[in-house]
Amino acid sequence: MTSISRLKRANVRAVLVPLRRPIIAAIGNFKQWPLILVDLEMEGGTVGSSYIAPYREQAVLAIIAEIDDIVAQLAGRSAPFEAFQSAQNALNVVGVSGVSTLATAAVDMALWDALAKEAGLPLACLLGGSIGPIRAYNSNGLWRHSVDTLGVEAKELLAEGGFTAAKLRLGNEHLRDDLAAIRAVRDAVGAEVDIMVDFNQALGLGDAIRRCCDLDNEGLYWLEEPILYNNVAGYAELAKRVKTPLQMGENFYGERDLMNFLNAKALHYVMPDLMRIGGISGWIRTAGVAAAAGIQMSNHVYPEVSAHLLRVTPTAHWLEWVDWANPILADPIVPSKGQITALNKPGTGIEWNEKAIAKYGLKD
Ligand code: SMN
Ligand code: MG
Repeated sequence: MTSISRLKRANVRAVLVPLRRPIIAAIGNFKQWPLILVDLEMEGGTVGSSYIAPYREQAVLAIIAEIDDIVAQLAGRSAPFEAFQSAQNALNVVGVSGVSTLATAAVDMALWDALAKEAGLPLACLLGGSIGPIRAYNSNGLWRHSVDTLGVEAKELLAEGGFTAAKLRLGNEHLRDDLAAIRAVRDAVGAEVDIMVDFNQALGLGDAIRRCCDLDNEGLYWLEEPILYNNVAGYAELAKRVKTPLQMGENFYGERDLMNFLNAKALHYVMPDLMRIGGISGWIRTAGVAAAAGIQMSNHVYPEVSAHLLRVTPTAHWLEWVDWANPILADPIVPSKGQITALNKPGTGIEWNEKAIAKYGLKD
């Protein structure tokens, strides 16, 4: 019997990369994007790699410390599913919905990358699927900047990879500003293009009921996170009142968050974020819950790994395309015909551009 090699040590680095289109959203404005890069060296010499993007540069050191803690506990282990379970068991005493899960996810994704590399298979194939295209929407822009620039940008975003869908950020103070943004994009792209909208939790429940009902006839594909992400009862109330499907999940920490929303009939679509859902192990569990409920599942950012996972997600829906990690990737994915295809090489396809890492590296 062969065995997979065991975790020896980690090399964890951080970079701050420029964003081509700075993020302007209700959750914050970001000109640069911090990334934590994890390389796990296995005893056999394989290196498993992953990155997470924790939004806040100031949080990087705390997360790296937690990654180091997890790696120290897991040294000598190899199986990602077991490693995930034991990290979660150890860390629930310091909180699950937070830094401990982000750090666990980073280690989990690198361990799966190592396993797939040792098997000589792309992650999608290791998991029993195949490499192939996933329908994608371009999420690289349409932030809350001047409405005069939205139409031109929408056209640029579609042209960047033959996309037929894009996401617009809303949650302005007044309905009239959200409507002006939607109409600027719709006028520019025409009736056939799918427009998803994201409120980034900007609204209170009463205002959300009013706003979402007012936008119900705009032909929007989904309404994402109108209110605070953990207000299950609030989402249930909204879900009863709106026709346009509610999208949720980038702030779910594990499959039980989805279960709680399903039990409350509080969402229509789900879009886990690999960093918060618990990496690949967390995604697999969540995909099972979504499949049982028949809830269509997209990803939140991390397109490189999500493009593998959506191929083995029974209710796979849209891939959210962002190119924010491209500056430090050796072989970035190139969108084509509005679709994203995971890289067809062993592992997840995450490989570094070392020259760029030296340029953007964060020194501690
Ligand atoms: C988003 C993602 C990353 C940063 C800001 C906003 C947004 C999305 O919620 O869903 O793409
Ligand atoms: Mg969102």
